Amino acid sequence: MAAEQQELRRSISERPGTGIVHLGLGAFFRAFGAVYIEDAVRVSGGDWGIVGVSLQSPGTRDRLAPQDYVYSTVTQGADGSETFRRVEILQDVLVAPEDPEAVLARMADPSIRIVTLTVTEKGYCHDPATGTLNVSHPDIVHDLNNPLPRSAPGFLVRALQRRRAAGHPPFTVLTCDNLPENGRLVRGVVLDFARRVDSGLAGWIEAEGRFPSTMVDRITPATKPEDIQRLAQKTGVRDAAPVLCEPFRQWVVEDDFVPAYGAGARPDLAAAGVELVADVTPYEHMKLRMLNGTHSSLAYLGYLAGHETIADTVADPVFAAFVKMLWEQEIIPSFQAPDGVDLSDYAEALFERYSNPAIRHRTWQIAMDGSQKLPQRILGTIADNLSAGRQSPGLVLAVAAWMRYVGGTDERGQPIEVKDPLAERLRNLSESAPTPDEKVAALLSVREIFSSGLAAQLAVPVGRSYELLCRVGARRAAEEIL
Ligand code: CS2
Repeated sequence: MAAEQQELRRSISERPGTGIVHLGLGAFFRAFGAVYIEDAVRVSGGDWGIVGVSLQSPGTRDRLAPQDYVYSTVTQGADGSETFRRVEILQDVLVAPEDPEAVLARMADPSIRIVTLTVTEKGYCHDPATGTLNVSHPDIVHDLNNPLPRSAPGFLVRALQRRRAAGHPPFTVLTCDNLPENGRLVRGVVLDFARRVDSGLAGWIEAEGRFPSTMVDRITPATKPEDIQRLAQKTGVRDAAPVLCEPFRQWVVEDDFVPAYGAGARPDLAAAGVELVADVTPYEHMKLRMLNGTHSSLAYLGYLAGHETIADTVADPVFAAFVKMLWEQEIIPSFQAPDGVDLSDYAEALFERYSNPAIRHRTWQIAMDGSQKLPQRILGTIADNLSAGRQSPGLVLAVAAWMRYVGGTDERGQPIEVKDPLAERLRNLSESAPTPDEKVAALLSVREIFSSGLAAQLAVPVGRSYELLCRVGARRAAEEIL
């Protein structure tokens, strides 16, 4: 009953000072990085309160501000249990398009020692096939010519520029997005941008700045309005911005923070269960290829086959066998496991996580932004297999399913709401090509996604899979590959 519901409030009156600005305040960071950082502060203290920044819309701020930026995470177990946790580490939320100056001022403040990011793949304004800054991106064109930015790279560089001018050390840039060697990628994008602004600034960032790579993992499906209602009724406390998540979480971080801050360069992440390592690459490969690669494969095939969520998709024995085949035969052979990790155990654990019926992670949600995701999730694996003389029929089918998906019509002739920065172009390419083979060739010609070498090697196998998909549908096609 609404009348009996209480307001969500801070339980601790003493707050830590602010040490982190986070760009891109979506559900994932609130269920993940914020929780780890709060745990680290609980164990070891430190002024690591977080100021969140929404780069696009005010929705999250508008929901969080009336509850003093406190929110709950709801961990959903496979047995139907729900564990609630109140997260109080967020101190403020700024909305960049409303007041970019306020965001820059915070980022330039010397109390801020880390800027974390979850801006999604497309937020780096890079070319996914090469990992370099896309200088014709409209936001980058804008940001190179204006002191008040719109894009994540723009905010990073302009804030670093202010810090240098004021004589403060840079902040550590800690990216938490699912990109390969994400720290090196954001460093490259930032340096490229900075060089176009001021070569002295670029040299300073290169020498003094730090961009550790990270591997992040926690499945966090989008919260729906009915979840908010249901949880309020269940707990008697109204939270306008709860985040749902699975029990599992893993954060692996390269221990390389701005040295000028000494021991104050980062929270005590190890105390919160973060694995601090010298090189995160093997963990990133494992996670991007084994989790995100199969997530995307299941998202396109599952969506086409009429499945709403990943759990529904793997409850279908065909797709359960298909994803296990992907792991065993195509993905695990493609890379070196991190020391001490058994990849078959990892795959088994992933299957359990996908099967969690409480996690309603929509195939449509994961299918979003495929043009930005395919290279690191699927194409790298296919390319490595090709160089080793191995075929990847399952992953090739997933690429064909992505092509079918971005064509915009599902197997029952219903329109698909394709969300992708290249959506219009992809659809036009698909629609204007008359035959299935020509559609495949047209989509393979998108150089932001497929290098010319890989496109040439994929033309025949993807063409065959695409034809199979159109003829028998996603489920039967997956069955035939098996
Ligand atoms: C998913 C990821 O939406 C997607 O594309 O594959 O967000 C996935 O849930 C996370 O990376 C899990 O750590």
